[in-house]
Amino acid sequence: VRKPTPEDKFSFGLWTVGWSARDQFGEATRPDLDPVVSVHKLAELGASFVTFHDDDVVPFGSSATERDAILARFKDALAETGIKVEMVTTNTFTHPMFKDGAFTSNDRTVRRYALRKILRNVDLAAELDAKTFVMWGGREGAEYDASKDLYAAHARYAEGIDTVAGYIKSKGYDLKIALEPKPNEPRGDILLPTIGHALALIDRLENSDIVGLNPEVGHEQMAGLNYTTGLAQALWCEKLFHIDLNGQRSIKYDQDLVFGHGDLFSAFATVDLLENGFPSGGPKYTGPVHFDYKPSRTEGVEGVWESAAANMATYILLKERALAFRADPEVQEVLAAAGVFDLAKPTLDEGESLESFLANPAAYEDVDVDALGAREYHFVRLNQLALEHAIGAR
Ligand code: GLT
Ligand code: MN
Ligand code: MN
Ligand code: MN
Repeated sequence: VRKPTPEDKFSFGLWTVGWSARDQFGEATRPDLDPVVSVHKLAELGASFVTFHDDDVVPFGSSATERDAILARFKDALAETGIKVEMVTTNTFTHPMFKDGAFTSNDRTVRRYALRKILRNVDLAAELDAKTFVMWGGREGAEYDASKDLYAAHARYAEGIDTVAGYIKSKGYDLKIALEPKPNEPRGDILLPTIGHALALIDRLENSDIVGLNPEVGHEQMAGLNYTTGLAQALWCEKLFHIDLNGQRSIKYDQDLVFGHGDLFSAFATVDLLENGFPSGGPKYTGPVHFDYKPSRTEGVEGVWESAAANMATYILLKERALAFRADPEVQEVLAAAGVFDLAKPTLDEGESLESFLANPAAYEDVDVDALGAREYHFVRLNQLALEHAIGAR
């Protein structure tokens, strides 16, 4: 596998490699990593960016002077390595005060505290020249339906997001918000469980122009959904601001495996969309390729860096395979035979009135419906070609 280059725009959350593997059932299996060490190590491996929660770099409860010293040391590591910060996010889920959520906690004092914590972090994001501000509302939800006024919860969620977006605008920051959906875990049910739910909420915001999405592979797949289809709708809405790539094997707890280590063929389709775009054109994702995975608990520190490298290697390989897939003349032929390119043609002619359409026998009365029913699409042949390219057999 070739080495990652800056053109690959690979990016890692510091909380990914930095996870010490403490879980619900067991203690940490690895030591805590110094973020400065992670920055150096990720740079060596070929990443170009890091992302982080406020508390990943500056431990919660640090004094103002401690914070300044920690951030100064962190900025030195960035300068030494050339690593940039492309995204910043806020931890509104670890501290016990957030046990019933942040923007949607039943406790107003918690909501106001969360807003302050987030606004402070927006300033840091702008200072570090990050372009995206992710909001993963992991604790925004409930276990029990009666425990929350779900109408008010959506109103408070929207209020919180709009307030942050309004603040970004008032400061003139070159920063956009990306909401990250997830169906459940840690809450029994999380608000904005899928890409579609989040898009619908964004649509009703006052500052919706700077609010989009950060969809994660595993989070959609936990809901049994197709990640690539979700990315496509976000792109169609021009709301795909950021991505979290990882791996998930079916509907179960959030696995955060290495990208491609879950549903590999789905990962191929995702890379095909990200790198090649839609078959007949349309908006394309051009942002950083961000990995949000967890090195499995069985891994030691060596395994952490092996798994970080694995994410990038898998992406590079799938990218090569996806480019070969689209460049294959046989694939192009079958795409055409399958009617894939025909879908880009509007159903009504340009300028065609509904009146003339309704009076046109070629659109209805004269149609050979049996012939349409018997039409071949060759989708299976197309899928087999995709598979053969994906596994490098072509
Ligand atoms: C947390 C979550 C991730 C989110 C991070 C951003 S935090 O690790 O599991 O999916 O992307 O807040
Ligand atoms: Mn996840
Ligand atoms: Mn996660
Ligand atoms: Mn994520």
